[in-house]
Amino acid sequence: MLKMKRIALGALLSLGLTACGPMEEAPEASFEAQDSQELEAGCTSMGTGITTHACAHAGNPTDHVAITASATRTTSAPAISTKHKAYDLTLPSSAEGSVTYVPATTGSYAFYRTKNVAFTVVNGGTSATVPAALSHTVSAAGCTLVHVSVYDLTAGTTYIVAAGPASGNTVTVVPEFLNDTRTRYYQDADSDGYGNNSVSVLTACTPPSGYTTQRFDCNDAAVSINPGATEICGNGVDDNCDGSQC
Ligand SMILES: [Ca+2]
Ligand SMILES: [Ca+2]
Ligand SMILES: [Ca+2]
Repeated sequence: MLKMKRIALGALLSLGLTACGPMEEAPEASFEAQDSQELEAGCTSMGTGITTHACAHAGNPTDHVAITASATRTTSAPAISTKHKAYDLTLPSSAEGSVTYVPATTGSYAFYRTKNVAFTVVNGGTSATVPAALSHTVSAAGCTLVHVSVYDLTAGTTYIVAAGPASGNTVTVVPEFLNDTRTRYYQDADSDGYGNNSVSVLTACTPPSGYTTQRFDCNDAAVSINPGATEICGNGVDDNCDGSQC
């Protein structure tokens, strides 16, 4: 009986919501609920947060580690498994060289490079090539990195990372774990530059269009109302979103 009442109440609530028309706020287009082991759906390029982060390591001399890559693809090749480093690989003359990468955490890893050379990631245990989930150029200001590829990797597995040949027989690689450098973006439906606190995405990728890092828009359907607006006394509106009127 109680169950029937609940069902009836649910039906009434549904009718009520339908009668009220569409909800004011769209459901959160969050990437967080998705499987963190794979590159999130809809990701077409790395966001400026992680690109800038990788560029900072590439441009910081103390972050650079010199590594002589192996001439053959082997799981005993030198390792570049530490994040937040710029690995300056010396490759065999006019040939490919290999290093290994053993991720500490399962998830998506971006490998930034200073040259757009041939780049292959192989599972050292199965010898299967790991497909790049994403690959594109990098064009951050003042950054020596020019290309990035993203791979979904499993913790504890040894991956052989093969690169080259490269001009001068050198290439620098900066590995980054995507989850370490995610940015939260807020939906800005009225395009006033301030987003809705309750509709956001947390991602290392380029955010969906219409999202911004600024938040605290108390009315995301009115372009004249936002934290940067001037309060107009007597209009009955909290124009600057500070919670009060004058
Ligand atoms: Ca807004
Ligand atoms: Ca607004
Ligand atoms: Ca106000």
